[in-house]
Parts: sequence; structure tokens; C-alpha cells
Amino acid sequence: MPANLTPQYYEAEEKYRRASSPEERIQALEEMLAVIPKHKGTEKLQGDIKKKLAKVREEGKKKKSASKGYDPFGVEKQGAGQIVLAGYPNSGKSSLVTSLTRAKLKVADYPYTTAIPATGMMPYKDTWVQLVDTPPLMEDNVPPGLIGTFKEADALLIVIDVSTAECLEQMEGVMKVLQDREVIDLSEEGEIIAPVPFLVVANKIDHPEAEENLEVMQELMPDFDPLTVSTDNSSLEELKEKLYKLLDVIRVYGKPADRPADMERPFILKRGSTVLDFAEQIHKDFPDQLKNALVWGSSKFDGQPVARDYILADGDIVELQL
Ligand SMILES: Nc1nc2c(ncn2[C@@H]2O[C@H](COP(=O)(O)OP(=O)(O)O)[C@@H](O)[C@H]2O)c(=O)[nH]1
Ligand SMILES: [Mg+2]
Repeated sequence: MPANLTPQYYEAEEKYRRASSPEERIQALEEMLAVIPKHKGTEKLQGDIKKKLAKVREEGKKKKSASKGYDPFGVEKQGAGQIVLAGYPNSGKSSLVTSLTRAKLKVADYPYTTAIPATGMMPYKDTWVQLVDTPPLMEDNVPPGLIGTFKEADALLIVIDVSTAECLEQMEGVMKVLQDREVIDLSEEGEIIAPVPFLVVANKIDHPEAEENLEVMQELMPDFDPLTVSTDNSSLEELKEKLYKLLDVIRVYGKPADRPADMERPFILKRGSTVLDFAEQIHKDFPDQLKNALVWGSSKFDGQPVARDYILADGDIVELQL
């Protein structure tokens, strides 16, 4: 028996999909239950939602009561992707996150001001990238839990302080920690294979000695070609762009039939995703129900019918016909 689900139901389900806290999840599931058409065809689905609701409520309770089990190094992902900063004490990690987001973090000229990861959302075009500020690491001192945060990240931003002659040590130290703990890998040819992609920035380039330090570093490490930034200068725009590119995602807009596309909230997909991947992200049943898909943007003409394995591009608008 067909479920004949309504747009209100799919809206509530989308809320559930986008929810980032147990409270939001509970609210969305309750809404799904409230608006789901009540007939035989949806009985199983209603049962599934009730089960999910019970589970999320239970998890919420556990989280509250067992706050001992709360792990500050497990950072819940939000937005188009999560980029975790890595660097020595005082390299300017907290300052960078503060400059790129609206987060207000503690910045100080003494080391170890940041004790646990803290997040900020960086606006980029019509989406957001999550930046995670972290406690500092050094080759011989890595905060417990931090390696886990790195491994879970979508990408890393390695921050080197070029205002000091110790920048070379910093670079070698950070790379050694990341390699030893298998966050990144070296191939037999010495090439970096990165399970977690990363970008290196040379920060504090405004400092009078920065250029010279950087030159010395580059003589010793000829392949070292970082983006130079300073917390308050204009290359921050370039940094934003590079960080977003590092995530390797595209934005795709959904268009309901006979209505304009929702250009407010793009869906985020890995680059190389197909129409089918898009359908699946909207609703797990959509791939089975999909009859036709129309694309505006990367297609030859607007509203062109495409196959389900059509590879989408950034900015595409897609109408799924079920
Ligand atoms: N000159 C200069 N100083 C900076 C820059 N970024 C950060 N700082 C200073 O470096 C110190 C350490 O910064 P902070 O963000 O707390 O470093 P963290 O320990 O890596 O989080 C602070 O005194 C900042 O004001 C920069 O681009 N240029
Ligand atoms: Mg800090």
C-alpha cells in the first residue's frame, strides 16, 4: 500500500535530518508523527518513528545523567564540513577562528589558553563551514583525545607561526605527530597521502621578521609552500576559499515540482555525487521512487531531464519527480 506522504511530512523529516541536537531531533520526530497521514500504508513508518523517538529520548536522558561520559574531544559536526585546527601554542589558532567566524574565543599571548576544542561557524557563500579550535600540541606533548578529533575531521588547518625562528621546528613537530599517529600518511616515495586532507598556513606574516623566517624555512624545505596569512589581513578571504575547497563538496538546491527552487538552504554533497545520491540525502525512499530528474545549471539546457547517475555540479538545481 503506498504511503502517500505529504510535503509537510517531508519538511518535518528534513528538519530531523538537519537536526544537530537531541532536543531538535525529538522536536522534529514529534512533528513527523503529528503530520504523517494516519492510514494502513503508513503504519510501519509510524512505528519506526515512535521507536526512533523513544531511542533519542533515552539517549538524551543518558547524556544528561552521565555527564562524566561526556567527551569534549568528540565534536559534533555541523554545516558543510568540519575543519579542525592544529598547531603549536601561540601560533594563532584561536585568533584565526575568531577572525573567520563569529565565535568569541580566548586569545592570549601566553600558551595553553585553549584547554578543550571550541567551535565557530565560518560563513562561506550561502553555507557554513565549522571550524574547531583546539588545545595546542607539541611533538612531545599531545593532549589526550586530540588525535581522535583530528581523525574525525573532514579536513585539518595546520597553523605555523612564522613570527618566530622556531617555525621550522613547529612544522616538523606537527607533521611528525600527525604521521606518527596516522592522521596523515607518507607513501614509500615520501609523498604525503592524507586520509584527512589538510592545508598549512604561515600565520603572523605581518610580523617584521616573518618574511625572513619563511625564507629560511623554504630553503630547508623546498616543497613548503604555505598560504601566508595574518589574523587581521585580507588573505583571510583567500583562506576561506581554500578551506571550503579542501572539503571537496558541492551545493545543490532542491526544486519541488511546480514551485521555485529553495535557494536559501543548499544541500551539501561530496564532489562527484549523482542525482541518486542527492535523492538519497533528501529521503531514503526516494531512490526507489525516483522516476525522472530535471537539472538546471550544469546541464546543456535548463530543466533538462537527466539519468540517475548524472554527476551534479556546484550550484545545480534539481527537481526530482517521483
Ligand atoms: N602579529 C600577529 N600576532 C598574532 C596573529 N595572530 C595571533 N597573534 C597573537 O599571537 C598570540 C597567540 O594567539 P592565540 O590565537 O591565542 O594562539 P593559539 O594559542 O594558537 O590559540 C596572541 O597574542 C595573538 O594576539 C597575527 O596574525 N599577527
Ligand atoms: Mg588557543
